[in-house]
Amino acid sequence: MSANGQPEVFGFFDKRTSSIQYVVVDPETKACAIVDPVFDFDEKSGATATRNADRLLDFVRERGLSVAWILDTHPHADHFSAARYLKARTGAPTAIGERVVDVQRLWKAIYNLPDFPADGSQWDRLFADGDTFAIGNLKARVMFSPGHTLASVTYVVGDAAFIHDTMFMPDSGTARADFPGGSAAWLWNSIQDILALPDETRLFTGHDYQPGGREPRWESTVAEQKRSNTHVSTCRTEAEFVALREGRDRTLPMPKLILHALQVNIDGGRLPEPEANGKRYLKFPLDALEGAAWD
Ligand SMILES: N[C@@H](CCC(=O)N[C@@H](CS)C(=O)NCC(=O)O)C(=O)O
Ligand SMILES: [Fe+2]
Repeated sequence: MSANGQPEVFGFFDKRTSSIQYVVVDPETKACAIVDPVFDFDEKSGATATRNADRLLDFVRERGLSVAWILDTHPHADHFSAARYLKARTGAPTAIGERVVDVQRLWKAIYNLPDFPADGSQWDRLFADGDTFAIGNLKARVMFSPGHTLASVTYVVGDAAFIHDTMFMPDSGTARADFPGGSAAWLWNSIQDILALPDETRLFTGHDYQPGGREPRWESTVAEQKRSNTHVSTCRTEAEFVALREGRDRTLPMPKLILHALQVNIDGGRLPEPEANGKRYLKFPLDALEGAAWD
């Protein structure tokens, strides 16, 4: 779908992490932004791969697009970001919300990384709330939408909004808000900001967990979410939503890659430097995320 001055949006579903990665295209200039690219990792073997990111690069090449931005909506807790890899391959600048520094500070303490620079210098640009930027002739705007994480942002590009882990598809409700620095109350307020966009705004979500085993889906509208989001349309007040969200969060085990992913993602998607033997190693705190449900 594309109309004058509006982006063409292509979603790429990663079945292993139920993530949706986006290529957001200005049809006039063929400039594009890549949103939330996945760098593949298999925790059982420790293997990494670039299948998802290379699929995005193939798409960009086949369509003759030029990558203007590599964007993350938040530091992901369930997969590695491919931002660093894609920057190396395309030269495009990377960006994320400026409150990522608070997330860095939080996880720097959890991982005990005294020398880690928690200053956001790992990205080319840190967006403040309300910042605008261009994708070719398209104007993009940054809306802070904390709750799932402290640093979460929504990118509004023309009539499209990349709402990541705030609301999922209407039949699967909302994202969890129980990671370090998360807040169900903030999530509720961020969702209200998204629902204040025009009813016909196309909303693109960050994950689809395929309730009932249906086919993956990732596009809805503000009107659809208002009408039928299972967590939002059923709650009249912030307090009702917080009770629902926190109740559900108490039942959810941590994402299986949270401790793998955050140490890479607070570093802008950079893998740890190889040690003297040429191999890279991850670091895991024990008993750092107390109170989480077990499988
Ligand atoms: N089972 C998945 C869960 C991932 C997860 O917790 N995803 C977050 C978004 S990063 C979420 O909001 N999940 C909502 C839910 O599982 O209901 C995993 O282990 O990776
Ligand atoms: Fe997330």
